[in-house]
Amino acid sequence: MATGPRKQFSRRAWLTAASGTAASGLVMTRFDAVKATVQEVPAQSVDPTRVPGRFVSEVGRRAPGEQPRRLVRTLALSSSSRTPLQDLQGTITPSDLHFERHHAGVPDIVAEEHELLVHGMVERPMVFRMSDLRRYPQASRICFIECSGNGGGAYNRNRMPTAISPQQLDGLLSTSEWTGVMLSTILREVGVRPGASWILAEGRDAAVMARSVPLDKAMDDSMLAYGQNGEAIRPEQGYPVRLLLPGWEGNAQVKWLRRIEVSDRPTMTRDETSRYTDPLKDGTARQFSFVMDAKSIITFPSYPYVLPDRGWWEIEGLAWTGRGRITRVEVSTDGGRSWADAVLQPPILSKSTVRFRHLWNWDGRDTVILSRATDETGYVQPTVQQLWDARGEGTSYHHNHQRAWKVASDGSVTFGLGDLV
Ligand SMILES: Nc1nc2c(c(=O)[nH]1)N[C@H]1C(S)=C(S)[C@@H](COP(=O)(O)O)O[C@H]1N2
Ligand SMILES: [Mo]
Repeated sequence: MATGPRKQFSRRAWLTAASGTAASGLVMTRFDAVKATVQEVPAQSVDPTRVPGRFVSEVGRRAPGEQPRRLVRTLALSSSSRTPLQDLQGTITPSDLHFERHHAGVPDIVAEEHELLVHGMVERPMVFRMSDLRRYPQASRICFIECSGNGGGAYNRNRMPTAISPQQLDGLLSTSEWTGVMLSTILREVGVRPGASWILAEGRDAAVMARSVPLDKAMDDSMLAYGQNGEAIRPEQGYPVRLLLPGWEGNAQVKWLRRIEVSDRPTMTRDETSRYTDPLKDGTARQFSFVMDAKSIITFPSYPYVLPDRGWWEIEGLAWTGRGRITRVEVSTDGGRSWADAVLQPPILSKSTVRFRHLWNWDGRDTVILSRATDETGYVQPTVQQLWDARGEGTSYHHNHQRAWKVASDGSVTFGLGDLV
């Protein structure tokens, strides 16, 4: 984090926030800690009731003191950017803060010229332009997309981090309202032939990302998404159209989609053989682990916040599962000895992120806080030890183990999993 919060720490802002709330006798909110820790609060120079305000504009902008940023990483052709989970509210990720993962950059595609070919084991192979896709019945749904490599930064026993934020650890996760046409509608239009059981989805980027998806999923809730949070899908998210597979690993949700081939077997592409498989302890590997298992993370308090005072604080975070709805999130404020049910903040949508909250009266002593999620199948988010036992330590994807934060008596918060194992 080059321009990380630590660097912007303002002692003046800290004192203002801490004394301001204490004097007014209010419960401190996470915003007091955010302001105290992260941001230089711009000074109020004029009384806004004494001068006319700004006029209207065609496109709005963020308040100067609220400038959340993605965290960008580029490695040769491969790049990613991470959503600032600790800076956001509710569950929807503003589109310009949606995480990105590109294997060979973002292609510039002219929507009017883009074509999607649907062929293979079908009655009528067809080419769809965007104007064609828009004539079919439209659907919208809110769901998360998560890269299966998310959270890998806290899995290796010998490299357990302490100074890592929710964004750095789990920022390859975002939630949007997606709009488009159900893939089942298009597959009915071309007529899937008997015996077909898989599709291949292929992207029109320099990576030519290609993944096989079982036909059941394609016919169930998969979507050809051309809208994101009320506007056209962003170039970074796959403009003009991407495959959306609610609850499944991000990689299979092919962006800049140009081809769907219906077949009776998986194609065994580069991206599902050399990568996106999970090596197991016994030397074999698990392939096609599509569904993202239940997971949660406390986003406040978390590194790099500093709690200005003991007393009442509201712990909050996000929980999600690719298997349906989150039914329960428990929070422990004593290192996992006892657990309490957190409040789930509506809406609680299937295959979407849910915000949870838990009021905590911090006595000012060193402690460890953590969360664990349960989904509607009864699956409980495992400990890292349980994941190591089941999968070994050499796996690069699907790290959904419980996350913990160490709160020190000086109010500083660091990632604390190392102490639990
Ligand atoms: N065509 C294409 N599709 C792609 C990728 C890509 O590089 N090319 N990256 C995949 C990966 S690894 C992930 S995690 C998701 C990320 O989606 P996002 O960038 O919209 O967040 O897109 C997937 N679809
Ligand atoms: Mo990914």
